[in-house]
Amino acid sequence: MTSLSEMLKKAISKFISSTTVDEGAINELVRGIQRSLLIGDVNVEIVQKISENVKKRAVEEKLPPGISRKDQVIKIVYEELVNLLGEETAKLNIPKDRRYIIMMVGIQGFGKTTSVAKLAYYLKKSGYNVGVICADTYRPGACDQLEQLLRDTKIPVYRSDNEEDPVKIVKEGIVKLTSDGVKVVLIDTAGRHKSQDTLMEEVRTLQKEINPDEVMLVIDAGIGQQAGLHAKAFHEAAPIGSIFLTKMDTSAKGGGALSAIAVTNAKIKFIGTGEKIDDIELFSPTGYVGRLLGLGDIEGLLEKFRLAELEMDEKRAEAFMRGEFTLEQFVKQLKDLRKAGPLSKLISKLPLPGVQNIPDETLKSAEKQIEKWDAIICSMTPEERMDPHIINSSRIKRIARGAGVLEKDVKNLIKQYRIAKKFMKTAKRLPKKFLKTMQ
Ligand SMILES: Nc1nc2c(ncn2[C@@H]2O[C@H](COP(=O)(O)OP(=O)(O)OP(=O)(O)O)[C@@H](O)[C@H]2O)c(=O)[nH]1
Ligand SMILES: [Mg+2]
Repeated sequence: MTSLSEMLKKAISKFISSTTVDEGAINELVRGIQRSLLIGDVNVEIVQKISENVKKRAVEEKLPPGISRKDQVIKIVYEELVNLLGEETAKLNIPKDRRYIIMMVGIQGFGKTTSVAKLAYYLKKSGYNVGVICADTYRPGACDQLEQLLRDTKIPVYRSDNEEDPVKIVKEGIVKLTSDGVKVVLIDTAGRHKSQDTLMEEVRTLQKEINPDEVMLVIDAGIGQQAGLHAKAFHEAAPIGSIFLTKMDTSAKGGGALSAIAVTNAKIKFIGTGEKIDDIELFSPTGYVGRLLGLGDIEGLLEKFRLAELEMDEKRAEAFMRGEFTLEQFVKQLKDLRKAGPLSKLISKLPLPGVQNIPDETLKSAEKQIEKWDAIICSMTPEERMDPHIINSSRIKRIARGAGVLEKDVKNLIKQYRIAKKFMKTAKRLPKKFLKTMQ
């Protein structure tokens, strides 16, 4: 692993072994993370943002039952780093039942030929019928290199040593490979041009003439945050469908390259993690960050959180059903419910007497009210939120003005809150099973 990883691991293990988790310990952890990310060539602004988020969340987020503060901080760091790379694991998205052409492009020495071989082998192992075309007419021995890499795989390599025009080679290659039953065709192109301009020109011509299903840009992770600009420049020559980021095993700047590409919205599909043919991975931000932090059991930690949070929700829902809730909790619960779907649909499912008789109109207007109520709650003092009894007419006036609503809206919220509380208290205790369905 890279030194970014080593530094991050050091910062994390220091934090884990600290005796208390106070502001000092959190600040030190954040400083360690900052240093590591900067050495990993992550953009300074991004580093600043992550540091702020970690500090803020570590102070603000409630500790779920049974979870230690340390675990919580680690989880926050993990989530912020994953967030930096976009959460989704890359998808292969290559059909098995029709011909699919992938053209690999990129600058000299970035790892195209190696990555073509890796990808071909990866796809073959995943059940695809793969063939490869060597369209590099610049680099002496380019086709031998490809054949050598694929020697033990039985993957066919098409080459045409007397032809100079890559477009012709590719066209002939596609015909030949397809007639042999190949479905996925990978094209290795040349990177050894006089300048980036002539390289782009060739990419543009190939794109136009061949019209591949996917153009995959190969980038060396060693260029760090430059990778973002690079991806953009190539995208202008030919729409880039995906990115293969190589040399993640040897480059200290892999983190910077990944994060810079992530902000361009380009999709990193694969990473190269060594020189051998099976040193290839479908890119997963969660997997990458987990390894970066050296957290062996990040999944276990996340699961612990999910369970604790579920328990917290369940407790809250039970209290709610017993009529034990403050005005603020009342509005929050309604908002949470609404996130799960239209209020009317949810309420109609309640196994409560009389629920079916609540007029639709009431429910619809309740939905509209929730946003208003949220604003009203915001303009209340903490005491008022805890105990609405103290809200007299002058307070109502102030709250209404602060929330930009009418006084009758404030009165209405308090009234609805009282009705809901009474309703819940008198309703029969709900079976646990139902409470689960509410989450
Ligand atoms: N450690 C490591 N080395 C890699 C990786 N990918 C490629 N390489 C090495 O990088 C060097 C250049 O790789 P090539 O595949 O020849 O690069 P290319 O882009 O085809 O180069 P041109 O054909 O000259 O444009 C080789 O020594 C590869 O072994 C990787 O993921 N990790
Ligand atoms: Mg090559």
